[in-house]
Amino acid sequence: MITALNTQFGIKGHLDFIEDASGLVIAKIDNVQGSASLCLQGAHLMTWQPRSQKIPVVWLSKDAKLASEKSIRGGAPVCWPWFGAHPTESTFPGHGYARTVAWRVIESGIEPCGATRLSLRLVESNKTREQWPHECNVDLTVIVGETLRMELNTENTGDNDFVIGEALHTYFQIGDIGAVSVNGLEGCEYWDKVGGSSLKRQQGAIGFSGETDRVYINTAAECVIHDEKLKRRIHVAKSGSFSTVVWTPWVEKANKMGDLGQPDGWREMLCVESANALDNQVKVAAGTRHTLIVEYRAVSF
Ligand code: TA6
Repeated sequence: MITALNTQFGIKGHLDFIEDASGLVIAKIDNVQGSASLCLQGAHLMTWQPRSQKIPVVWLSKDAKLASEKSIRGGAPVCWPWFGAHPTESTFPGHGYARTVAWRVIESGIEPCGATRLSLRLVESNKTREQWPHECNVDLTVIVGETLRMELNTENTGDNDFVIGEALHTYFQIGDIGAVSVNGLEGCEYWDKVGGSSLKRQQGAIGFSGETDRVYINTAAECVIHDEKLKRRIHVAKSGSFSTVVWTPWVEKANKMGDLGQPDGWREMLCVESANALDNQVKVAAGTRHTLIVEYRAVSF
């Protein structure tokens, strides 16, 4: 499989495929502008570091485990076709099944700017159809360079409309959770999921002093993570997304989760997720397509 993948889609000086000790296949992207790694299972981008940054921009837990049909802690998990718990089936996986099933490479190439492009398609199976009986194509395209662009495309190839929830649930590497703020969501309404679920409105920039788990709704705004310790700003631009999720587990939840890198790996990550969740779920009419796009850029100051 690896030989066939490298023959068909490998690009010298840009892209090659390797098999991890877990047996999972990893795409290694390395070009003059930056490097990244992506696990074909879940089309799960795990790492990204532009050449201009001494420290990765996308965070991967030191305790991240690669295993068949298991989610990976960190990177940019693809949450699809629902976000959070399934609305009716408690036995269905949180954040959908897309991040733990097989995806196959459908295209690779070099962008005119020199960035590396890789596209994958979710592989449907009896198991996925049990949870999602709609005919559709789900593709993820990543473009890796000095910026990171990801396009999550849902094409409804069936005769019936359907509604999806989705997110690129990206973990960003920060210096310390106590030295960052997030701008761009001032004045937005959000569902505060800590201690229940209540609708609130954001006043000013977001700072962090405890577990924070918020779904900002009806916002297409670009967010900026201002990192006073690493002296950089991470720009999170998006289109086709009307929710933004901001999450840090803080110490208690991090210890319960146990895979964020002990003792305090959680202090060096922050999720700013571009989504369509809760009030912003998306109806994809029969015969149409919907695309969620993010573009990340890190700027030192
Ligand atoms: O996006 C925030 C969130 O929904 C949190 O509530 C927390 O559960 C996080 O996702 C991680 O979820 P996971 O299923 O990856 O452990």
